[in-house]
Amino acid sequence: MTPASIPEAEVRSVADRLLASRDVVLTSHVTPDADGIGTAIALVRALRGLGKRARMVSCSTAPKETSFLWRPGEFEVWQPDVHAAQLKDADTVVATDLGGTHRLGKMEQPVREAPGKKIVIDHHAYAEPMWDLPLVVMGVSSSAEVASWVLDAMGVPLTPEIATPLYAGLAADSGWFAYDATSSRALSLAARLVEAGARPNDIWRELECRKSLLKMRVFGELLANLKADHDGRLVHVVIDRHFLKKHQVEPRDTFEVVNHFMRMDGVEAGALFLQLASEKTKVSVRSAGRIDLLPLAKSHGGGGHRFAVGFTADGIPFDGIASHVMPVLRREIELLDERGGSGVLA
Ligand SMILES: [Mn+2]
Repeated sequence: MTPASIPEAEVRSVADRLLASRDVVLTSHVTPDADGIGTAIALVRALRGLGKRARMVSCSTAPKETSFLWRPGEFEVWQPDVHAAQLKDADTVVATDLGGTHRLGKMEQPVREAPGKKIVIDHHAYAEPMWDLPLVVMGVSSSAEVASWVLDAMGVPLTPEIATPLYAGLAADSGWFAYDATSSRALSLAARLVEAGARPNDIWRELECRKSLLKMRVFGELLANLKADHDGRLVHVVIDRHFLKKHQVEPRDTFEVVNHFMRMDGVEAGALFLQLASEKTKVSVRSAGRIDLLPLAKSHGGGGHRFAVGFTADGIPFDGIASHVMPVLRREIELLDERGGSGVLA
């Protein structure tokens, strides 16, 4: 696909602000992923290389497979008694890959109240008035790609320590260079990062090949529980608290199944319903590229990308949430058929 154009003026403003800063706190979304962490850690290293104070403070713990992305002292989990003062002292706060201010979790209010300039570097769809310098470009592979423009504008050379977390974000968020936003520019960046010392096979093994036997078995059971209708064009899976308890797994251990919906021949959309509390459900939906999911996500206060969205349904009994969402997806498939199947990619 043709990549979204680089907003040079915004990139310059963010780069200049970072160059002028002395003390930067970086953060990302709840349960940060390789893109959120990789982007923030690359910036931490770049800023420290320029003699500035910088560290990532995450509002929640990170998945264990991302732990190779930082060294001690670069990444910390939010503790109010330690980090509230750091946020007050920072002249700049940077959120990476955020996808909406509410995704700051426990850090939302402290970040809102922080006196420093607030930057967001992202590729998700949202409009947030609280950010002084928003650098949000939809249709780009990853927040890591967006951050690479900032690093270039800052004149920061790509060292192995910077290239590795950036490559992790780029590769993971592009589905290992397969999703819709995998542009020639994303691939060129990957080549530069490898030349700078990122090791694709090592990074893939760290992120994708460290699953426990338990997790593989849970994953198998989730696939076995996949429900399909419309001749397999629509799939969904329901994970309740009983399932999590029975298998002794965390909600985050089950989430990956969404990435496999689109592997099925003929599938148009897939949804995951993951119970967090009696009336609180995490909903993740994926589209094969013909159904735009953002309207559905926005109607529930969520967001994401056109073909990959998420939201938390609060105040709806878990038993009822699928009956809120699935009819919308069924209707989208019927509309596709009425239009002759061309969908949004036409
Ligand atoms: Mn991302």
